[in-house]
Amino acid sequence: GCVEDGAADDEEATAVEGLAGEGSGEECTIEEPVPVGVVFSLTGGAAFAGEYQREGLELAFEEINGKGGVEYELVLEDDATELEDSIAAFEKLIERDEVSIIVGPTLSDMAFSTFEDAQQAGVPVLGISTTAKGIPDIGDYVFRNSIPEEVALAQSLPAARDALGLENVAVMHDNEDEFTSSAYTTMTEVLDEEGIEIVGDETFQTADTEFRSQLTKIREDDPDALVLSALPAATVPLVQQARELGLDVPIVGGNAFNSPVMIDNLEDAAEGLIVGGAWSDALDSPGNAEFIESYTDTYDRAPDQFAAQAYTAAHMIDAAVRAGCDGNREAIKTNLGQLSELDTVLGTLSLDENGEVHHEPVVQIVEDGEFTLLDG
Ligand code: 1QQ
Repeated sequence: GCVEDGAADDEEATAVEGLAGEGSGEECTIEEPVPVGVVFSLTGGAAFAGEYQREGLELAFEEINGKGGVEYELVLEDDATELEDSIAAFEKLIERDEVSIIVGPTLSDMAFSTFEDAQQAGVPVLGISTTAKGIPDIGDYVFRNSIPEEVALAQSLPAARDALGLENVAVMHDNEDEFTSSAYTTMTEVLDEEGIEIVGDETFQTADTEFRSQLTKIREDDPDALVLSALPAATVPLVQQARELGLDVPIVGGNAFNSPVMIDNLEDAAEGLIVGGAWSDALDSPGNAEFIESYTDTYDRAPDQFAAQAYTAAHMIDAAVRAGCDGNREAIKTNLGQLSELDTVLGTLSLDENGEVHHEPVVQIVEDGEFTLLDG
């Protein structure tokens, strides 16, 4: 048949009869298990997020499989925080496992390539932590439930200004990674819009461990705060070195700061960090208390934002599959694109016609080693 919307594969050739069910909604019954591919960074630099993502996703699918009618079978791949591994994992899931949808990868840096491949193959993808600008624009098979940095920073920077009385800041960013570069651009745009002056601007690279020369320059610029776009591996030594050099200003960060692993590593140096994000344990969202309780019981540690977004992904996929009572790629793509006002632990969430997510962001500050809501 004739394929619209730019997918290369022929829909009829890939539709599996046993994945088209009967009934609808909670009464939907599908004969074969729906294969869900998963690519997370379970090892390497982004494992701080990948492990929580795996736990959140597995917990949700276990609960959903218990409801009956539709069963999901996860095929989990570790991309080891390497682009080539991520591309290979997507290829395996698309060609060999013939999954109906892929969740992940963890980093935007990989999503810009892997989502392109999934789009070409006509396989829907749901990003859950890929926050860089432009990801949903990759194509009509590309969705995310991770609010973009544009939304998080538009909330966190004004909130930080109001709470801390900021007039000027210095900016530092990793200019090698796609996510940190994208977030840096957004940071400068929001600072400009908000009339917050940038008095210093320094760069570094993903694997760097030595930041003293940039931090010394920034100390001389005497900013009210540091706005930092970095992954956790660099953030930990960078913040430690800033404090050693006597650069004691508040730090506002990007999405990677939403990690309890990073706070544990920074210990006292994490105090006062401010970050915008998608979820908080203090949120009064539908099912949040139950989610936190069952996650903590299962894994012996509290969930984080990355776990909550993974947990939400499973519920979005289940809602889309049941909406059409069809676990095939095309049906999931169509029905995911129509998700509107779904009650989730992240709050009430919708996807727009571009596959972009919409829900209320939160702004948090680290106090006494814990994330605490900051009222803007
Ligand atoms: C991205 C991110 C990372 C911080 C997720 C772990 O937001 O790569 O887009």
